[in-house]
Amino acid sequence: MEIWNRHFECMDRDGIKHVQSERLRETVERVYFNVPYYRNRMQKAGIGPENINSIDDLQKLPFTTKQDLRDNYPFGLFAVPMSEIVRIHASSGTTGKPTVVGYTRNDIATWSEVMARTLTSAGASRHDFIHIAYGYGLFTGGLGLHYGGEKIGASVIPISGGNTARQIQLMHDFGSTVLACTPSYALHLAEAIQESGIKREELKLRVGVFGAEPWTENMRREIEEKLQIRAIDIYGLSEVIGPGVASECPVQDGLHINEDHFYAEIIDPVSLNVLPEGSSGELVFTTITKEGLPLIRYRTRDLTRLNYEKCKCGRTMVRMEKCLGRSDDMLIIRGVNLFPSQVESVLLEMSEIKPHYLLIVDRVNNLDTLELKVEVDEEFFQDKISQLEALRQKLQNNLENSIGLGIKVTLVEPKIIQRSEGKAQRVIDNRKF
Ligand code: DLL
Repeated sequence: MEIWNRHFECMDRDGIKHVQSERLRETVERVYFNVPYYRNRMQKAGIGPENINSIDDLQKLPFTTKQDLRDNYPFGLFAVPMSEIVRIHASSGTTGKPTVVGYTRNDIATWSEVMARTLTSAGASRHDFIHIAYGYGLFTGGLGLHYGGEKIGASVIPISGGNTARQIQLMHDFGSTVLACTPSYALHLAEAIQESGIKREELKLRVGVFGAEPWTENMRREIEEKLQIRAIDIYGLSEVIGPGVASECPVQDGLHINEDHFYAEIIDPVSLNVLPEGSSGELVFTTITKEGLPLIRYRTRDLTRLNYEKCKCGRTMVRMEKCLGRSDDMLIIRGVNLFPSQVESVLLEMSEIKPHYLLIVDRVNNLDTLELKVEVDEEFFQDKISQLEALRQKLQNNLENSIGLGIKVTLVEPKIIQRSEGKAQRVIDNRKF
């Protein structure tokens, strides 16, 4: 079993704690002196860098949230001058504005390193052909896998998403051995391969690195059977670095977190208290080497549990359980993060429409579908069908422009959507994970 960076990935717990403490001290100093937001928060809490001496002091520091990134949109939390930033990525925020992240040249090197670990632990090497069907662009999936693939010396195929027939053709012609995409797209590909007339024996696929959305053990089994590959879970989020935060090894018993770069805590999402080792709760990360956008105690909203036992693969890095739930209402549709509030803010801009709506998520042929049912204003509802159709089209376009996702819009009569006395139910998710 190859290990990319034995020094860190197999370091004993005392050693790793020492490295983390030192790196945390440096990070806190960096954010205190370079990011006014952090300095203010720390001053309000009555603490300075001198109070943070080891990783055990982390709990003295306040949390950071997606809202904090949004309040400082686009670059307010960056800790270096823009002349040091060599890359910018973004993901969905809770309303119109995306969450923006920036990398220095060293951050790109760190990202390549953790992605090299991810691919190596999945069993990939310089002898592999890596077919990257994650989206390239502002999304971190495509380029994250790309840099890791190049770092291990593999032959990288940056095909990006879409055009399934062509994906299959090139996978066949180039002899791709590693598939990188979302798990739902992997299943879609598996079925498309069956229909394409290309026989599985003609493909060289061996392993898949799947993530960017939740997927169950059942889905894993289905992918492994249909594609006849080993399906490895990889986890990450743009704010922390992108993919490369944690990934499974061949033992497939939890995802090793790259703890020498990202320090993990588990908190109770309501009381915000740190929970004892082994408890389930919300995952919180502190980046301890990042330069462009260091984050202190960033609340991921992902729910999981940590296991500090040494793994059979030889790695000592803490393992997180497969992530299946969130402590907020974020949906992941075809790999795109979506908050219902983003839809709501588009609706609120259109006077012909009432913000009474329902989002219906489903999975057809392994691809996510999203329908929006929304009430039309009483006055407008009397209008001609052609006018209603024009309104429907306008709303569909506005949503696509603002969210970047095709949503099927259905207009309904006023007062059709059930009112709730408590928290409104905005989403029906029919996907079987
Ligand atoms: O999805 C980064 C990524 C790209 C990870 C490619 C893996 C592969 P964001 O778009 O910022 O970044 O979305 C981050 O996606 O907080 C989780 O809720 C969810 N997520 C990511 N990986 C997994 C996974 C990328 N393996 C959000 N299992 C995270 C479950 C995942 N959820």
